Amino acid sequence: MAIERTLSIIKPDATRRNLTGKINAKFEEAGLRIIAQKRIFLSLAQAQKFYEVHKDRPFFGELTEFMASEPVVVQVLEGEGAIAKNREVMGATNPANAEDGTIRKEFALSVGENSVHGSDAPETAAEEIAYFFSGLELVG
Ligand code: RTP
Ligand code: MG
Repeated sequence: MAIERTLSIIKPDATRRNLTGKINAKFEEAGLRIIAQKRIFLSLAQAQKFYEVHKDRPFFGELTEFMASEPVVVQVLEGEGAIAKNREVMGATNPANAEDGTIRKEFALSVGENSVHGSDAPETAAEEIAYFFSGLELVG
């Protein structure tokens, strides 16, 4: 399995509850290396651009307002099969369906306030990383 990079976002419900360290521990325990990380406060326009793929979904307004409601931590995770591994560590979108030990099972509040975002494929990972980070900020 190749070394990959994926974009992760620790969402406002988790930054608000001071869970950044506990969530980062989950990534590191799974063998994912945090090679870039910053805390930012997204504008509504930036959240809408990031989640453009969901613009016709009924939850788009709620999702983008939530993502722009409080600071988030954006990060790049690197490791073997990092994209799928991160999705595994995150757990199912709806925490009610997430496996024991996953971030969403332990920390998510609801399907909307579900603590983390992770890229879902190599193409989206590359786009999402470039949305937030320059090459110089990635320290592998
Ligand atoms: P993400 O993109 O944030 O990593 O989450 P995901 O792939 O597991 O889920 P996705 O289908 O891409 O949905 C993006 C985010 O939209 C919110 N959502 N709300 N109210 C709802 O039914 C609903 N469905 C999705 C969640 O915050 C989800 O993570
Ligand atoms: Mg998604």
